[in-house]
Amino acid sequence: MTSNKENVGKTNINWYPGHMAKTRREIIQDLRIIDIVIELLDARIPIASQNPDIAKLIKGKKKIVVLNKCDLADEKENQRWVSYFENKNIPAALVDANSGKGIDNCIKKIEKLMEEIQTKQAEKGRVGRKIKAMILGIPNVGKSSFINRIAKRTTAEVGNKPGVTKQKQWIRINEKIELLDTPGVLWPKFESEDVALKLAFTGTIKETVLEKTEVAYELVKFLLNNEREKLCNRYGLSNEYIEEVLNRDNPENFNIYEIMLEIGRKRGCIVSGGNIDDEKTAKIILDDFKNGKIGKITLECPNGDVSHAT
Ligand SMILES: Nc1nc2c(ncn2[C@@H]2O[C@H](COP(=O)(O)OP(=O)(O)OP(=O)(O)O)[C@@H](O)[C@H]2O)c(=O)[nH]1
Ligand SMILES: [Mg+2]
Repeated sequence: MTSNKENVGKTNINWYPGHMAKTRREIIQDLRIIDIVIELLDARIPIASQNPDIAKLIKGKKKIVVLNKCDLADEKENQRWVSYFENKNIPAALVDANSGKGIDNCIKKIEKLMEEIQTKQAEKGRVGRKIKAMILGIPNVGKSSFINRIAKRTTAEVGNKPGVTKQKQWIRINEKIELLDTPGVLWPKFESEDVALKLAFTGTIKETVLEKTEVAYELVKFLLNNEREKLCNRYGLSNEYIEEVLNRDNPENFNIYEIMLEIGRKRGCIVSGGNIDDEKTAKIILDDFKNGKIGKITLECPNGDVSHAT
């Protein structure tokens, strides 16, 4: 297989065509009436799932970070990430918006943040004002799921209120907090191939047919280096087999590709002539990873390494 790494970084220009400037303007508009920003990140990639502009966009607002999809991430790393943000004075909460786990704790943290704001407002003589919150996050990070969860957990009451220029829907979280029901969709940053790959592994950006085998290849490589046991368990590979293949006298990418094909063989991705269908194999591996079937795996650790220490 030719390791066509260039593609991964270059094609990103087509991932989010058009509308970015318009979306950004709308978010800035909405932010005018917002007190608290809830920044949703993917717990598996808390850095790669950030938006480069967010700090500028929300200047002066209080922020809480929600590490969503925490059910798919490594539990120890989850705790380390919470500490990472809280050490920077940013409240952080682990949430699984699919099951609702962590939502109550998240609401508590929002309330705490809110108290700080209300104290400040009271100093200015403004009392009893409801706190307005808004969700910001990259595509597919779980914004809608989070809103549904937080709405169901509370009264699910949705009411109309005049917004700045248009009617805004507000979800009442409790007697003191209201959440804007339309989240701000921000684009992720593609500053490096590494970031682009992490976004592809987690399903944030869709791989094109051409890239799919490349993305899966890179994922297998990452897992061999960092989560070999989980990879072996999922696909019934032995460490002896892996070592034997990796030590073959071939370029490294040949050997890793061979292991990827072995996974395809085991999964019955065989076409005429006994060859392995590498696109089908790639799809299986990528879907398994996205759905947490290979295990709970965090791709970034707080100290900035590409992978976390095993
Ligand atoms: N395992 C897991 N899956 C989640 C979680 N939250 C959301 N998902 C899944 O992630 C996918 C995207 O969720 P959405 O809520 O649609 O994400 P979104 O941010 O609103 O996406 P866009 O509207 O496209 O920007 C769905 O398949 C959800 O079921 C979570 O905490 N854990
Ligand atoms: Mg959505």
